[in-house]
Amino acid sequence: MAMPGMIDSTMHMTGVLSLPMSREGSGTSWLPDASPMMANHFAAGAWDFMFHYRAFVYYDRQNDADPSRRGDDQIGSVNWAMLMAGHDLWSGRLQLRAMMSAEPWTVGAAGYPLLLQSGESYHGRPLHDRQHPHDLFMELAAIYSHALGQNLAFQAYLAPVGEPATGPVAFPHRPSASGDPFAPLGHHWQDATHISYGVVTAGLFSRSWKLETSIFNGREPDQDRTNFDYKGRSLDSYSARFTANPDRTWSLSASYAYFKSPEALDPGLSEQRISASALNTRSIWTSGEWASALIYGANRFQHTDSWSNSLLFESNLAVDAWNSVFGRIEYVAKSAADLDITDRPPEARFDVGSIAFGYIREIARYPGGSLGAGGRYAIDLVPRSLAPLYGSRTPTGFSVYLRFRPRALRSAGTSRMADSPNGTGPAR
Ligand SMILES: [Cu+2]
Repeated sequence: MAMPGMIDSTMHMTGVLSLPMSREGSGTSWLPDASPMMANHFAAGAWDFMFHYRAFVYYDRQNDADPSRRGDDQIGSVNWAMLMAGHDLWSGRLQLRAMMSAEPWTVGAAGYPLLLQSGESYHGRPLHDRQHPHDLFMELAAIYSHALGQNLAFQAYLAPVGEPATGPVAFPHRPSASGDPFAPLGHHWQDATHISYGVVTAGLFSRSWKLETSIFNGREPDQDRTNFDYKGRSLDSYSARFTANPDRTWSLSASYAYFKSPEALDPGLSEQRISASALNTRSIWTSGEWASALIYGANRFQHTDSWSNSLLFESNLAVDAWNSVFGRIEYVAKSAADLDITDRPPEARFDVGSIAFGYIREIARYPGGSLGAGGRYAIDLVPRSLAPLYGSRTPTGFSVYLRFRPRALRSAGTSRMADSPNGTGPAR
């Protein structure tokens, strides 16, 4: 049996209970074991380091950049970088993480144009048809895992900023979303809690399941994206999540969360969220890799008695080492308040959807990483009542971009780790 933090005979890095490191998602969430580890790995003394990052530099144009139809365009960059340091401690495993984003500057506080997107605020108004930037500090966390027996272990997660145990793996870390620079329209129904200012999680896990609960600060980040949002807040919200990884290719989860006063613009309101997800990653053809996610998430605010639902399916198919295609189909019930529609009651609901697809071609290698060039096209669907606002029932958006990311760490059957753009097969 491999020791924590060592590289086992199949050249997969393993942790407590010999779980492969490829299983580690955002926060304490799990990915399928078959997921590629897009990272640079190095060691210094008894410390083991993993460096993950992704950066897209885009031109984004929504609804022909026509502001009278809620469109706009922008040149910018969405990006994040994360350093993880692992060390054995008290016969368990300690991991320290720091994850940061330059989006406060490269996107700006008003966010990037994305039709029908909603969530968080800017200058006292709800952000709509734009996706807010991520905060400078996305995660600062310490995770400690310790085996309790042959097939049982506990985990504690302490994060001044981090992700409570709710929802699926956040989209920036999902292999199924690795080609898409933009956030899902259901972000605030599913996985937006990945940046919470104060999180404590405790969990039990075996090799095939994990049960965890969190207390955390439920307030969404404010528009000042470079500070720590603790003012007047405590660990006043809670969540629980169950995850099962029945084999190498699947990860299934279900969760519940209660948020006390999540929205700065409506501090009197509490919110509940339920979600369920199925993630799958598998090899395909000689050197291809196919990752998919099916995600359900629903919110219920205190003053309403019905759930507002969202459903997402996304898939990324790395055809070979150089070519990937991806797509995302979404449905979300958004309120007049979400979309800042002022001539309707704030709780009025609108069924909106989106079909997005794209292609990325790897065009160059650099040490440890790969540069790709791609494009994304989306057709959004709005009800007849919103057509005057958007100029059509099927407004569209497109973007072209460059993507920088590490190549994958993978088994090569030799004494060293090899890498390839998709993590399938040896380096070429
Ligand atoms: Cu986010």
